[in-house]
Amino acid sequence: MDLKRLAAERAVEYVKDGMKVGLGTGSTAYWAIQRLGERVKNEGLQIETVATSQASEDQARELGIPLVPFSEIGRLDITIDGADEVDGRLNLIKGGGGALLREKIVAMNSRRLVIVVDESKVVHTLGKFPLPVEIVPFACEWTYHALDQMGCHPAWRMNGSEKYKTDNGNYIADCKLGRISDAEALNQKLNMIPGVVDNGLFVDMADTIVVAHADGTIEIKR
Ligand code: DER
Repeated sequence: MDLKRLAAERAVEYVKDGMKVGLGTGSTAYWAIQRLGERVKNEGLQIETVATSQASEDQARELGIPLVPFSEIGRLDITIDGADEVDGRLNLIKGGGGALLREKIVAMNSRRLVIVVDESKVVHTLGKFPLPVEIVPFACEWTYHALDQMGCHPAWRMNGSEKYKTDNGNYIADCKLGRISDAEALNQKLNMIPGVVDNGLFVDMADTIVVAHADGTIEIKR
């Protein structure tokens, strides 16, 4: 079985009737949304949801999962999302799917953040995966240069011959940092740069990590 699917479906067991649910983005969160759609359809699961990307919103709508405007839903009970890296302190690198800004906003407004990964995402130290940094288009070259001056080794994420654009109309610079020794300090430092909207470091935010191992076992880290 697909390990991402295994982890995602295990996480959906945490969702109960009446919950307000944040829907993550990416190929792992995809399976969580699929499973929620099955439960809504086959069990009459009563939930209200918001999505962290247009792609997840479209998928939820297609499945008949109730979507509620952010202005109406209030604080979420649980968000289920993927990650690109998870370290031993449950800190994350996210943003591989380009949704880091909406994901971080939704995660911060959730009582419980459940991260679903296969074992390949679990690392000792964050940083092997290039850290996504979301940048506004205005004077983006200057912001890019500031990252370069900081030693972040940025590279524009491309979509063909154009810069990739997020759902928010911003660009992403993927920073090849190699090893991040102090995620919180770097998170703060990056977000202080004018023009940086946010970055893919999710520090001290995840409550539960569901890891699917190649032998078919599921590990729950809290
Ligand atoms: O963009 C994101 O943050 C996604 O959650 C990503 O980090 C995980 O993507 P995957 O589930 O497709 O590996």
